[in-house]
Amino acid sequence: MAKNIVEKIFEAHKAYGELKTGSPVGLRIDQVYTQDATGTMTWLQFEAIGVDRVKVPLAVSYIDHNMLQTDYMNPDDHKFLQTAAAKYGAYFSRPGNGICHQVHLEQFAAPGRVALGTDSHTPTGGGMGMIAIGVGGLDAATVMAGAPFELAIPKVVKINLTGKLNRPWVSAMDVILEILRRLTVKGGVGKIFEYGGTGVKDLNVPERAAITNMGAELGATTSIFPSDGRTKFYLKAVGRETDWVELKADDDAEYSEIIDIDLGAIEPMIAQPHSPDNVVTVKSLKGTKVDQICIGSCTNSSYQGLKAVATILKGKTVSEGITLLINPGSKQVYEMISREGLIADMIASGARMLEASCGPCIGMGGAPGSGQISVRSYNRNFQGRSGTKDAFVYLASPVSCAVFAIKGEIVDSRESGIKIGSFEEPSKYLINRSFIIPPLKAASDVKVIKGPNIKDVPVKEPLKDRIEAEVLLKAGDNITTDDIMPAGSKVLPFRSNIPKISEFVFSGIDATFSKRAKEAKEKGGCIIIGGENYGQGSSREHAAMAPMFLGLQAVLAKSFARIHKANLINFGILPLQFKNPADYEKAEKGDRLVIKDVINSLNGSQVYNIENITKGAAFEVVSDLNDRQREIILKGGLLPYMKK
Ligand code: MIC
Ligand code: SF4
Repeated sequence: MAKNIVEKIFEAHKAYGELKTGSPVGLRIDQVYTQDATGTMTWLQFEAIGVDRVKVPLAVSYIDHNMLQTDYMNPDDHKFLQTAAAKYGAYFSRPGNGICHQVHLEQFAAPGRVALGTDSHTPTGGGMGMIAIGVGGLDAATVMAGAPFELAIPKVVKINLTGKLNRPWVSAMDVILEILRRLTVKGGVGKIFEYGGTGVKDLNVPERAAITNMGAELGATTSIFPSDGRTKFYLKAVGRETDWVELKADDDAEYSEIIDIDLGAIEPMIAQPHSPDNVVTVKSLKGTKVDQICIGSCTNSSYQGLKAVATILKGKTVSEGITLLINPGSKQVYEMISREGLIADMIASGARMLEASCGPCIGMGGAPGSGQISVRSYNRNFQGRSGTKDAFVYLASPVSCAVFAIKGEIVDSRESGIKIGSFEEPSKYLINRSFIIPPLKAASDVKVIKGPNIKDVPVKEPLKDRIEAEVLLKAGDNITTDDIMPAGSKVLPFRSNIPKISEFVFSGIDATFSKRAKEAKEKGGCIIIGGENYGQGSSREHAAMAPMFLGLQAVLAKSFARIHKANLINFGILPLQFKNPADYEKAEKGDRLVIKDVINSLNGSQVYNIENITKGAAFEVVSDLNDRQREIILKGGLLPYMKK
């Protein structure tokens, strides 16, 4: 039978189950990587599972998020992660080496493999022809401890590319922005996007990776490109030609849907505040004044993106009203553009060079001023994520960003009068692996060092048969994990300390949430109500773990984002969907809800009756958990389940 690329890779990695849309399948995983903000919990959980060494062929621990060392907490986390990697058998990417996804693409990503990463932008590896999936830390820990990764098989949608990009004005970022415009942030839930068509060969690996990276914003499980001559060219240029294998879909391969995109018809695009799918053409916003520009992040900080930026900035000065910040994606890229003199051009133009880390993308410095407009070549512009609640963040390509930085306002690069040098993909990249420490062969005597901010992983009690809890918050559609568990310089350092970080749950929406949750915990705990796509965005399991610590029993929503739903289950919280979406109106903040017979409902029909005892109303909600997930919820989460 003819197969698409996704089916071929899944088939080669299947440990159990049936490869049928919707059915749970266990996959053998080739690579797992963590980053520091989610990694400390992942490695603590790995330790709690009690296995001596990682059981996957490759594990890498990156440091890239918590790089603002305003006190001892972040460097203590770095030391913990370095010693844990040494003890348990993972590569360690030192602080300064770069953003996990960019470094992984350069150093480890390989076609045909399956990788998990504790970060939602792990699909970057899809640009290399790899199935790369973002997961919560506990899922990664269990896989590193030897378990297969269980996934309900998503639908496979083909994105059929034709034509050629109108370079240098239009880039891969404009392609994914156009896809987001068409499909929205919910458009990819339950789907994998497989790219194909004659247009694929127009894109090189870093361009493909920018597209698969930001495919995360569609809510997709992942996105993938074929592995072809261009993949081989890139792998050879980064010194890893032996990792190449060809990967293509069979001629008659089937897809659940086909979406056509003509690359030649795409023009410079921009996402407006406060959602990556709020996309319009750059020219429609002509003349909008800008205060800040940020270029970099895991989406757009490849050599090629930054080279284009340097050619635009060369010999010019950043407009008077603008601050330009640049965070290159990896040390290798940083070193390469430095040696070629491109950094000199950036500095001369007035750009403020940051280290190779996430930086302003996650509010670790570089926040815009009050009410200011910031345009970024990043992937998320959720309100407040920049660190400034009333800022207006837009997303655009590195080329557009650099042009705006010079002009001081939004202008279509094609009409800006600025020349951009032509780009030829390098046949040899600078290679420097000095900041990647390989795992030790035997490590039993390594001592894992934990600073005082690193606290034990909290564990929930087994599921109760009767839940009576207060609705502490009622939210609308597309609530993000940044809303649930904010990041930024004040909160991120507490990622290793759940009691402390729980004080910030929902703090951007309701500053009293954590205090009220603690009071409600004494009286049975709390419930949250959400609309569509609840929990979109990051993979941070803290958005489940910290509310669990505060007594959250269940989330009632119209629909859930994939990773967050998995995280809720992993921490023993019931993800329940309104049977009739109109019942969303039948409960409000402050109401007390009762769910009786929870265990029977979970083990049986998975239909639960909710009584709103405050309003005297009743309605039904449902869950769609498979056998393993029901067991996990019954035990109070994946950690107690693993220890059964
Ligand atoms: C993000 O871009 O939101 C993050 C910060 O990289 C997160 C991970 C985290 O919260 O640590 C993600 O994308 O998963
Ligand atoms: Fe880092 Fe931003 Fe990429 Fe997340 S999206 S990994 S914060 S650069």
